[in-house]
Amino acid sequence: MKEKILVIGANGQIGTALAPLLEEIYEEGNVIASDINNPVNYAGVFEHLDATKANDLGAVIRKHGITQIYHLAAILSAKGEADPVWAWNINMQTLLNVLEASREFKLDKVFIPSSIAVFGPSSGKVMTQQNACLEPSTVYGVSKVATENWCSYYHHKYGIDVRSLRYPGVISHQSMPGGGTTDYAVDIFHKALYNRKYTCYLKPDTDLPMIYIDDALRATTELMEAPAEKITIRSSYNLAGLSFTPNELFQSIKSIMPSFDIDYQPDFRQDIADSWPGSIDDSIARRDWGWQPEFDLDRMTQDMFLHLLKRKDVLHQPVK
Ligand code: AKB
Repeated sequence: MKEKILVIGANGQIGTALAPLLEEIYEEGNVIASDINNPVNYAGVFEHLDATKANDLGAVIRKHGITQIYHLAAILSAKGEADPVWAWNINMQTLLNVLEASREFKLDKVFIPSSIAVFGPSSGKVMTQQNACLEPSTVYGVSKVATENWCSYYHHKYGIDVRSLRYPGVISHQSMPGGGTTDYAVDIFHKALYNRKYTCYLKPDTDLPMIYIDDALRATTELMEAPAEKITIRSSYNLAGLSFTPNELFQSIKSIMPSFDIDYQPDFRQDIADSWPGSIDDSIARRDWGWQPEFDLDRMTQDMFLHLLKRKDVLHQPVK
């Protein structure tokens, strides 16, 4: 049977890059991108979908004969803190609708991401382990700990083939991230190109786990393509790409753009970043399905500039 893939939250940072890649893998017409907002630039099949509405989700699944879902919609760490109950409700309602739909429509596979935000001050800072204590300090982290437990529950109780990664901060050129604590590491590239100056909301020595978009996408497709018997973690896999501080990223950008300048004005996001690990132990992902990141800091910086410089819309619009 042909796979029919539904991407929920396709306009977000990961969805914008993942939907076209899935089209390459599964062929155009077999990937249905969906989001609560209409896309600015998407040539493939698109459905307007509010995933908090179970009936609307069911209708899209029925209409297209969906066999797999990538559920990427979520309110992230920084934005969630402005209205925790709202963030919890959106993250939980969409999750439960997707899991229930997976059961009702007997979907083949479901991808539901988690995040390094599941970790908190008690998890350990360096090479944080898969089974570290999960006591997050943000509502986003709390919702992702619950997400992981729900995924595991649906797998063990109903046999749903649900797979998940704890994404680090994702650095991408395809779109701007929205509402995360790690967003600075994308914003800095746009400001470098447009303003030659960046004011960072984290302190210069704040080490955080990050991953370049190419590695993040490859991790996602490799996990989803792995044989089910290889998947030993049904909550969510630790995933590492690289770790760096704002100062290290600044130095890497400055090596390409010597006139670039930075200053630091830490805000509430500093507390969130301080509660997260600086690096992640992803040895179980490496063992189970052969995970291996490829991008280091300088290669990532070069690739970001290469892509952003091709995009006139980025260069000719002021970045707010
Ligand atoms: C955030 O900063 O909230 C996200 C994440 C680490 O999941 N990028």
